[in-house]
Amino acid sequence: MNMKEKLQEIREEAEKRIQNSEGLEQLNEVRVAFLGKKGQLTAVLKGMKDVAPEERPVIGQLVNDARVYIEEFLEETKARMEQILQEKQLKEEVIDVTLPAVKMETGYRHPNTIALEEVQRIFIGMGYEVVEGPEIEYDSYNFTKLNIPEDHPAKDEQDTFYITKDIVLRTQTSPVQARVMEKGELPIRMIAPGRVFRSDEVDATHSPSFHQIEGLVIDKNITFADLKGTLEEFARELFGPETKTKFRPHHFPFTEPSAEVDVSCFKCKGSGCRFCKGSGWIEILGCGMVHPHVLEMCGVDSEKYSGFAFGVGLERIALLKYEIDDMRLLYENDIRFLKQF
Ligand code: 2NM
Repeated sequence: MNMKEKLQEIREEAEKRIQNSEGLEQLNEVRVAFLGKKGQLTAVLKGMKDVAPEERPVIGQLVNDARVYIEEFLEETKARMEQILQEKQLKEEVIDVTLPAVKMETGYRHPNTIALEEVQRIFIGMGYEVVEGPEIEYDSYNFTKLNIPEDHPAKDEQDTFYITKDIVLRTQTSPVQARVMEKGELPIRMIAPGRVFRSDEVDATHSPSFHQIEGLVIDKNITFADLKGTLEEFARELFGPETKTKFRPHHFPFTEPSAEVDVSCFKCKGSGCRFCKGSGWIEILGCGMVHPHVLEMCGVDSEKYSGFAFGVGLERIALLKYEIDDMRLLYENDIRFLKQF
């Protein structure tokens, strides 16, 4: 067989194998078998040394023609295969954009969070700053500077979690106020929300860890009238414009005079129901004029300045506002409970 016939045979064989290829992989095998380093056309080129020199250019041209022919045939076939594959894929992978989406369960704000944000909104509206401080406090900030004496029952290990002799888990957020007063930037209008700790047994109205929001105003000429006006407005904002307040004399070591504040029952409007236990009134906070001892111990001149302070329990507000009858529900994080608010 001469070179010409040999090349014709190679072309035809390549053609047949390309047509019979069943996929891109087989097609590539054909490419290697004919055009590769050890392929049939390469073998022919290697045989050129046996060809008469005057015939070499002609044969060389023929080998090249065969190469181009096979390459083009491979390329065409490859393009066709790829197109068929893509059409098949497009037909199989249908996306129905009209299908309803999978609904994602969203989270819910905790009743404590809702109540906190509500209280903050009210006081921020009256020009108060929100200040936070450490949950682990020095005994001096938690007790001494607040005029709570060494022998006060609140200091008992029965009531307070001691870390060391001098360091406690804060039992109120007033140490934050003591720290702000000490900084000496007057006047002060602030609330201090946060977690507090008391060694209580868990029941429907008690927990060893709960939250308080304490407020403090210090300026020249602050009187009990300012305290009353502020807390009356707070009560109306929180429980509705019809809400009445009652200030009952009380005692706190850090304020003098001190009072507890009741609001008219927002449920029965004062006629008596299970919420107010028939009295028509609900106790919501404690307050008073900051004791001159506290001002002095925190570096505030009590001859020039006076102020009032108050404290509300966040859980108490949340339980009342959302008519929850057991505080433990607030800490269980049962989604069926939490999604109701
Ligand atoms: C209350 C009741 C009365 C109070 C006092 C202070 C401070 F730091 F200024 F002395 N902060 N909060 C206070 C006063 C808290 O909670 C029932």
